[in-house]
Amino acid sequence: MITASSFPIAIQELRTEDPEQPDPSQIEVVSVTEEDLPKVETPNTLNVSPLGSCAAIEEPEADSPNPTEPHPQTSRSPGMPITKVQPFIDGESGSSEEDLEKSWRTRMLAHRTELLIAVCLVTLIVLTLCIGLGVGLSCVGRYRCGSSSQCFSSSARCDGVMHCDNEEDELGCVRLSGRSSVLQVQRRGQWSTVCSEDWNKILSLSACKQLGYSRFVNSFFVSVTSIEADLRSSLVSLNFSESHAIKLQNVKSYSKTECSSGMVTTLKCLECGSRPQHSTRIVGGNSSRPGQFPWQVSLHFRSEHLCGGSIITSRWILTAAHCVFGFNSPSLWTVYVGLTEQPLDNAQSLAVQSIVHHARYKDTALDYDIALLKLAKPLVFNGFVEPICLPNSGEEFAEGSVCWISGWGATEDEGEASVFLRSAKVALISTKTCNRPEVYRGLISPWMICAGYLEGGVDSCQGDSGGPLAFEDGSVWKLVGATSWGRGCALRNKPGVYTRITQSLRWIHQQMEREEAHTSAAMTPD
Ligand code: 4AZ
Repeated sequence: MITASSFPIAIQELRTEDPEQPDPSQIEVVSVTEEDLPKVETPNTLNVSPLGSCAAIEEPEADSPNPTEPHPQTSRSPGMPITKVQPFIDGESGSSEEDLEKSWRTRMLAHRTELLIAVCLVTLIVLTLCIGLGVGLSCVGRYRCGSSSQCFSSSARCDGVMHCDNEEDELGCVRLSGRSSVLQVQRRGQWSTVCSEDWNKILSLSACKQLGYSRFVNSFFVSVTSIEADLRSSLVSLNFSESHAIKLQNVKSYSKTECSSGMVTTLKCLECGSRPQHSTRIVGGNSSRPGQFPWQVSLHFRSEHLCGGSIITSRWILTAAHCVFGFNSPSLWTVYVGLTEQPLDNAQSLAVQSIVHHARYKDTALDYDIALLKLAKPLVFNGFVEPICLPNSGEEFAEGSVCWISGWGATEDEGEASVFLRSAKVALISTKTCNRPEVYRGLISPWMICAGYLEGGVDSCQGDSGGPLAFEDGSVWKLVGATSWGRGCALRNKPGVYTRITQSLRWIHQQMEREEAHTSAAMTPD
């Protein structure tokens, strides 16, 4: 039968006289599409070649005496109708059966290879999609290393085994929590409060080093009943008698307990948040007096004030990631401390050793706007230069709490930077209010905190970025935020937005701990 097509094809029908004709359903049809066929010169005649059955053109058995001869058992009996479709091939009309078989087999092989490649490609795409989806899904409710796609079960955090490339899963395993700075240790993903039993100075120093400090100030005990309920839910007692510092989560004797002493451990690693040189006699005006904000620093980029920052230890300045992003070469920066007036006559200046910003900060977004500058030399605190305290984990600063902002930023939107350090009182605004449609319509993330006034008028502005949003908690000043962004300055319904320090604590301590470990290692004789 000849099947018409725009492409000339020869249809060969072999009919023999065999009475044992097969069932028509057994007739084998090999169809080749137009695309499969080579472009050929087409003679006007049909090429009827004396081909055997389809079975006969299949791979001959190895022990066949003559591979070109049809297999006796599979050779088509006379009279059996076989429809074979094959293209004409130029010059083939006179070719032998063997040549035709060879050409047919080659084409079939090519066809199968193409099919195989297509199947492989589809499988690969499906697999890639599945793996991608799997990785994405597997990160849900799991711990993700920095901004990478590496993620694993939360119980692998602080388990003594490094999972993240930058070891971050074994950093930040200690924190100070609640109103009383209660010490907590994380082990295999669970935070527990440390009982007073067997507590000693080596453990205190170990804990402070894990927080990134080089020493500890003091440690005392408070009653379990006096601490916040959530800090009481898991208690642990550590027993450690070695003379060297160790990571608390790796202490061998780590046992869940009820705290037989009824007391838990609190810790202080740094004297901070005081203003020994500030005279409270001067009130009013918004230029600041020397010593009023002794943690305030001016970050100079190529000899010009660009951003503010806060001293958090003798070696670390906290600022906004957007101040240093893309300019993180330490030599471009100088840190000025203990000053109120710019330009800087006799102000103390310090070189920067290293700069690190949050790995998830992107210059196209507003989140994770935090960075740390490590000073090349430690600061000497003198009343005009002092560190501000970091808040404790879980510490809440209530809506309406009055905080202070300070800096050399512009005194009007897009105005000039100020010569004098200025400061203002701003009230904390809840995220719910700040996310209202007329305010920042959902832009405020857990890493941000709003402060200012919805009626406008008082605000931070260009050049204040990175500087402190500070709260006086009793006699101690705590860093609540770092100036980050806002729509314009002091506009109605557009308060200032600050990086939320309580949210950033783990990141801050991880960076300091990593450095502290290196510094200690460098100082330890072999
Ligand atoms: C800035 O560009 C900036 N009004 C800082 C704070 C605010 C706006 C801009 C908040 O440094």
